[in-house]
Amino acid sequence: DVPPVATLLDAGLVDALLPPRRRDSHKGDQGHVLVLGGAPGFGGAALLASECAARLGAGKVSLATAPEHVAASLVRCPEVMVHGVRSATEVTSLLNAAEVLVVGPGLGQGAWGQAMLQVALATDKPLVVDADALNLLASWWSSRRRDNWILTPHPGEAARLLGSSGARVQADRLGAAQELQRLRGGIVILKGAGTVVAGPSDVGICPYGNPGMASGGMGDVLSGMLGALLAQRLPLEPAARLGTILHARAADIAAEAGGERGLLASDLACYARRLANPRN
Ligand code: NPW
Ligand code: AMP
Ligand code: MG
Repeated sequence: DVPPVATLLDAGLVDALLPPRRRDSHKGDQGHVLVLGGAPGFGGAALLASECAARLGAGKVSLATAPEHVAASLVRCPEVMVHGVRSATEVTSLLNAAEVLVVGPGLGQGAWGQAMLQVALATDKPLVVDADALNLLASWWSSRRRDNWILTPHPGEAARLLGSSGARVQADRLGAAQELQRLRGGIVILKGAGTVVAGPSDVGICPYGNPGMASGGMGDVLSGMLGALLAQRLPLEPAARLGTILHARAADIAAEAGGERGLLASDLACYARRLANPRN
């Protein structure tokens, strides 16, 4: 009998965690997210994360990506400050300016991705670690743990981190999430139908979500949303819980509107935004 991540996604819950903005609020109050990702061929993943970080209320969003993705990213989302970076030294000033880092969407596992993850890990900023950054953690930083990160593996990534198989992870999803949390610290969001959120003392299951979410980019969107919530000063565990349910509930509304088949990750942003503004 595992409790749900939250009993109800209602205005009270959202208001408690994301209070209405003060009249004199400015973008500096809402935090600055830096997304590191988008190796050649995977530029969309990093852009989806960046765009959703902006849509969930981050004050500023920067993206450090492969140079070939800069032009297309700016056309798609000019609100994001897009930087083409060839080496880790080029991200130093970007790292200093940001409060929260999202590392992994489309990062790749080559030298470029390794260098980007290494500089992210060298900071003491809160991290959202997803996708290839998780694969790199499994192969290169196999004992690294940290308290101020949210890890967002799907079952395949969780299996790599645990030295297990996807089937074994799926056979005991709660156990796998809790074991990963114990080994790595922080908060673990084990994705898939019935997403598990495991913290140091609590575990919960997300009651929302649907098979329409089984499409490319869906996890990249979640990592951007989590970055935005951390940037708005939510502590790690409430950010993980709220981000998980906003993402899944937004997908449910999108599926109600147009069906599960053909649901796109980029469809979620407008619904998640609506859910994050329950008084409008
Ligand atoms: P199987 O096949 O069932 O045995 P990978 P990726 C398993 C970027 N993207 N339940 C599954 O195992 C990402 O950000 C870029 C059970 C499968 O073999 C990453 O950087 C996009 N098993 C990179 O691509 C859009 C599950 O894991 C394996 C499962 C690679 O990420 C797409 C696949 O995982 C993508 O996001 C589940 N629910 N989910 C873009 N537009 O730029 C997954 N598995 O090998 O880690 O590959 O997730 O595609
Ligand atoms: P990723 O594999 O990283 O793109 O992440 C996929 C996202 O979609 C995660 O948030 C999963 O929880 C969600 N998802 C995928 N398939 C399902 C499903 N059948 N039911 C509910 N959520 C799903
Ligand atoms: Mg993914």
